[in-house]
Amino acid sequence: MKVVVLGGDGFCGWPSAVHLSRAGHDVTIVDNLVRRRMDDELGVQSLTPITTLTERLACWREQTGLTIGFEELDVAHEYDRLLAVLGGVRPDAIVHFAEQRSAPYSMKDSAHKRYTIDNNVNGTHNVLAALVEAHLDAHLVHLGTTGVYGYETTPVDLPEGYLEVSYPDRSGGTVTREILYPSRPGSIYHTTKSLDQLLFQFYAEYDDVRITDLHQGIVWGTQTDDTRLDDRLINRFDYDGDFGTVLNRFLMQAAIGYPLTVHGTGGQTRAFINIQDTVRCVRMAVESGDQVRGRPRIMNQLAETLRVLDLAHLIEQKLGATIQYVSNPRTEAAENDLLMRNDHLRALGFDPILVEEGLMTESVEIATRYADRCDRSKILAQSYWNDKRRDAARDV
Ligand code: NAD
Ligand code: USQ
Repeated sequence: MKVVVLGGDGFCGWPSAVHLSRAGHDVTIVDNLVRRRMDDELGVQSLTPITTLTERLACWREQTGLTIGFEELDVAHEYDRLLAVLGGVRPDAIVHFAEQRSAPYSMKDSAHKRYTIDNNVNGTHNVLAALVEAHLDAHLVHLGTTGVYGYETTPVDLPEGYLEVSYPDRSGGTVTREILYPSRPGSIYHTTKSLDQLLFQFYAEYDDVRITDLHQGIVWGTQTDDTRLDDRLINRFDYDGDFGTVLNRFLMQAAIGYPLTVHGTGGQTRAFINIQDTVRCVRMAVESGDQVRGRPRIMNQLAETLRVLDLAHLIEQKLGATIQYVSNPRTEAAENDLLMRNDHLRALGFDPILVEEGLMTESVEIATRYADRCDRSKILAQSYWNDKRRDAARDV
């Protein structure tokens, strides 16, 4: 298949692009490299020394004989160029990773809120509009988030995107229908993913665009079989307070002897998936595109749900780390339970890696190897959801 990977230079996008290439697909990456400029803005670099995308692609060709195309363009603001690329390549599938993906970054201040809304919502809409204008029947696979459901404790295992509701009709009977599961986003970033869902619903209904929305949990781990082939293919590892996600942060902190930064009580339960499973699930979604017609197919992309404090205790036990409770910079429930179905991907053959099994070695090795690249002053999260949170942090 011809596959365009939007955001193919990022943490999930790069290993997915090479995985699809190795699986025999003809891959073109589209990326404006904004994530690398954000590193400069934040004054922090990936813990792993990532090479330029040009070097990555040359190395991939050298190692495998496979060519991946690259178009440097801004999906959110260069519509005509996007249209020309899609019209030229005429892909069978498009994988859309090209969004600002950090909740803390999206909550820093109004400039970052506005950037995130503009980049993510506009980008997704441009892709959909371009698909229609170019008369393409390409299957759009979007990386969404399990965060669209919100994090309140529910008495049910969260379904995959849709909820069956019944309510009384005018004549005293009952109407039953499936609706998008009500969104309850907890950051501006998560709000953009909720808005994306409405755009998908609209374009699937009015223009028959074939869409799979992968509601993905927090990704942990770094390398895949493909990115391990050569140091120049190494994947990025974010550890800073804005882009570092909790499990990779804890593993890196344990490796360099920094106390694990548990926010609040650590009672938050979240969904998790290893990066090696991310790339497999993305491929399974792409390759099963012929099953998608009508309303968007929503698949929960997670291996398991885990409580932040339990993760911290596990790492404390296995790696001898210490725990430091820090005032939570976010506004989120102090505790929540979370269970979620993932039947769709399991039916496609997903056999998830669990944290307990695959946990320690890879990320700890990476973190130990590149420990001298870590800037400890960038570890603590410093993006506050509001002024009250900022004041509370000052008082600690
Ligand atoms: P990332 O920031 O590492 O990568 C995103 C890539 O998209 C970057 O290379 C960036 O330069 C590019 N990009 C952003 N805006 C663009 C634009 N307007 N035009 C062109 N390119 C643009 O993020 P990631 O961790 O790889 O996440 C990828 C996707 O997966 C995101 O949509 C994110 O919401 C989703 N996701 C990530 C995680 C996670 O834990 N990392 C979990 C669930 C969902
Ligand atoms: N947390 C800590 N200590 C830390 C960092 C985080 O206790 O040092 C806590 C946070 O307060 C939060 C939880 O861990 O309760 C998860 O935070 P995170 O930064 O790991 O994940 P999140 O902000 O939810 O975002 C990440 C990705 C995002 C993706 C999302 C999936 O950055 O792109 O959509 O995970 S989900 O969590 O399902 O919404």
